[in-house]
Amino acid sequence: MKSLQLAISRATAFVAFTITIAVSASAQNPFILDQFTADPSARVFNNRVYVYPSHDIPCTESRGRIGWFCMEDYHVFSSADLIHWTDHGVIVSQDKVPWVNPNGYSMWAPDCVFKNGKYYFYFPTRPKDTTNIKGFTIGVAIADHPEGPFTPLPTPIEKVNGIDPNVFIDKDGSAYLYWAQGNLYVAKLKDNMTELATEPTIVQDLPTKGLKEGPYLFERNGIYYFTYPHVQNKTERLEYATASTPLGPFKFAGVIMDESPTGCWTNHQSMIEFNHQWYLFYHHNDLSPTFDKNRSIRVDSLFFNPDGTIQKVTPTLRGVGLTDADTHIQLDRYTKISDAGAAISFLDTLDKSKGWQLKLTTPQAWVQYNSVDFKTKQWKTVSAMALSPTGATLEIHLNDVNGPLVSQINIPKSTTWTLYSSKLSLSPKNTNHLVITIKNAGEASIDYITFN
Ligand code: FUB
Repeated sequence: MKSLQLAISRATAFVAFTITIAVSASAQNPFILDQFTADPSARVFNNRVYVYPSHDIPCTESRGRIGWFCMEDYHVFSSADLIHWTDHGVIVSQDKVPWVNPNGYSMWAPDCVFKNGKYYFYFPTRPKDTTNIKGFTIGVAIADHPEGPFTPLPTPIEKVNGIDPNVFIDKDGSAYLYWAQGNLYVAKLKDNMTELATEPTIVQDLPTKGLKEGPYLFERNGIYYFTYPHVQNKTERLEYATASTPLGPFKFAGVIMDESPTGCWTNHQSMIEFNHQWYLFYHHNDLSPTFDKNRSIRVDSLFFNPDGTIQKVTPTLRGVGLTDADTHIQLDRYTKISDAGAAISFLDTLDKSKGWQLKLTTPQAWVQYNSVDFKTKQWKTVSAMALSPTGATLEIHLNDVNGPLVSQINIPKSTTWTLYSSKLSLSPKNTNHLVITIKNAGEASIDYITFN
């Protein structure tokens, strides 16, 4: 999988941030490949999805603490279709906020909301002055547009000690700030969105054993869903509790996502409804499998049962949305894969942002890639960026391994990546699921396929 970087413009904001806009062509998980991202807070503003994540960077001897989280700034990303993402560049940075410790590298999970014509960006970090605050506190930066420029306030919010701010605005306009500090806390915000209107209280009736953090509250059909990562066993899983008010009392309601089978210790969630579909944003350490403090954000569809309970989400590589047939169809972000003879690995272990490759090694091996959009065009050829040390013939079928044959692609014996093309025996129409397999003996590695 490759991302297309396109520098479009630069601007200088009041606080002198460099804003670079880049377009990523990734439609699958993780959906940002050119940098580490975590703790995604997704919001719908002006019919576009904006994601405000943390920005993990590798620590060094002089930057942060080796073996721990290291975060110095925030980017914001947006998309009109959840497939094509724009990086609007840095919006807030630790060395540009007057009260922030410029060597803290602790710009953890943020949030952003719209109220009274302004966008309020909430971020936790370590202050310069630690007289009254031990650890983290929470600051606010304000903008006229969701992508900034954001102007940070000169001081953090008073009486808030903790991480992972989340702001919920109810139908009556009341705003609530939630955060984590061992327990999960809530306080009402004043109309100015920058000061507490009530004393902080602990959100009650949640599991008491095991770390809880990352609160995110949303409302649907009169039910207030309070979601949070919780270490029930070894690592964080996503849970939720429900109530009939934003302040509770909450009742534990279930697990949204199980803990990661590969051991990524943190997870962090947000939920939005966009174009009549609900989505869950979360993170995993896809681009850094051996170090789980360098994470990557993902999105999958979220479904509710008729009684309002949330269906558990199984994380996917395929992600959401349709993939256009004439773009790079990244088979390594498959929907399903055979038990044997199919493996995924990085294209370049020294530059993981180049993404992954699929290797098929036995004739029975296959991968299925769902929801490819062929529209109503007459397609003539399919091409595969592939290499085969033995020589091999790939087959592309619709729906399953025995489904209608779309094409056979001959991959000659070679050790260099080459784009091989072949005529189609049928031209698919509209949305189809593709299954790719090897016809006879031999093995092949595939970066992507694409139709013409
Ligand atoms: O990203 C740093 C911390 O890890 C966040 O604040 C937590 O929610 C966890 O994801």
